[in-house]
Order: sequence, then C-alpha cells, then structure tokens
Amino acid sequence: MSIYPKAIIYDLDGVITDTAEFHFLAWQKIAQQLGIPIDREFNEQLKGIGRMDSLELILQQDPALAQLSDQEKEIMANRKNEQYLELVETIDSSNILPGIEELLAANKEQGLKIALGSASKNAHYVLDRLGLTHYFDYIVDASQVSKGKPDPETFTVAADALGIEYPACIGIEDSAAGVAAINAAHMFSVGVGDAAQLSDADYLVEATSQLDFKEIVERYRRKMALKEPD
Ligand code: B16
Ligand code: MG
Repeated sequence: MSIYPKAIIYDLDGVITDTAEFHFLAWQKIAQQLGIPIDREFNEQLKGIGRMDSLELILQQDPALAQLSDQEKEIMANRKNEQYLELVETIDSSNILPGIEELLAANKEQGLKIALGSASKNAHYVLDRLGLTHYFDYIVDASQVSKGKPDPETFTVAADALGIEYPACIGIEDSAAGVAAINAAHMFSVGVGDAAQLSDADYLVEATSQLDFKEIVERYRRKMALKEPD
C-alpha cells in the first residue's frame, strides 16, 4: 500500500467555518419556546450531530416532551432551520476559519483529492456563501447518508465517490463524534480543538491556524510506516 495519502475529507462546521454559534442561537430560541434552557456547554454535545438527533437531545431535557409527535418534531426542526438560515445569510469569505484556504490550496496543488464530509443539510449553501465550492471534488452532506456521525458512513461515502481506499484518506474534524466516524472508517484522523474531547484523534491541533498540509501528510506517513510489514 502506498504511504502517501490520496484525499483529505473536511468537516464543514468547526473546521472550514464556525457556524456552531448560529446553530446554538437557533436551537436556543426553539428550546426557549419549549421552556428548556440550553447553554453553550450543552451545545458542545450538538456539534457534528444531525438536525433531528440534536432536537431529540434537547427534548430529552424535559420528560414531559417525550410524547411529541413526529410531525410536531418536524415543525420544530424546520423552525430551527429557518432561524439558522437567517443567520447564515450574513456569512461570506471572511468567515472562513484561519489557515483553511491555504490548506485547501496546498491540498489541491499537491494533487490530493478534496471532499467535504458534513452532517449539515445546508452544506452546499454554506460552502457557496464562503466561496469555496470550486476546491471540492466531492461533497457529502446529510442528504446522502442514512447514519450520521459517529457512524463512518459520511466519510466512506466520500471515499467511495472518489474511488479511493479508506486507509489512503485523511479526515479533519472538530467534534468527538466526527473523529470517531473517521477512525471507524479506518482513515487517519486529524482533530481540531480540545484534547479533552478529541483524544482519539491520530493527530491533534488546537486551532485551524495550526493545520499545515506538509505536517499533516508527515504525521499520516509516520503512522502508516509503523503499520507497514518489515
Ligand atoms: P443542519 P458538520 C453539523 O455540521 C453541525 O456541527 C451540527 O451542529 C448540526 O446540527 C448539523 O451539522 C446539522 O446541520 O441543521 O444544517 O442540517 O460539523 O458535520 O459540518
Ligand atoms: Mg464539525
């Protein structure tokens, strides 16, 4: 097996841009209407988790809400999305996280494929607003997977579409669920954020500004070299 990677699969929210605050504000509004107070600490659990699963986690805070029908849940999830889209309408290329455009450019220049692996149904729209769509060879959003992160499907669908074997892929994630998904796909995982949440990542940096293409490839190669038979 080659020990040079062939693709990098990027998470969107928390890696390319940070709309977690918008997700939080939108969910907080819906939760408030239901009489459930949620704070930023609670919101940590929602990172990387799909829309309906996020709603379920919020509803679990109040046992009296366990009886809500699917239709009622659908209405709430749609309402949350409307709030979120109102906020996301304001973003542009200035909302790209530090170091990301440089990383994408180096990634492209070196000839590795580029894919998106996001749990968001709004991934195409957000990427367009940021002006980054042209970098991507393939985009996986929530509409293409039946099992969200931490299931590996988001990442394996991207690798399959690119025709690349999983161990030749690198995934970059900011959530514990996302890192677990990359590891379960037998890909090399790069975590961005807090070591307490992302200790399972093969390589961890604190912030996107520390993501350096050469260093990521070097770390990948080191891990793969350890795995190579003598
Ligand atoms: P939507 P990612 C995820 O994006 C967010 O981290 C998560 O907080 C959100 O609930 C999920 O997308 C669904 O988003 O409501 O837009 O479909 O980190 O996987 O890019
Ligand atoms: Mg994320």
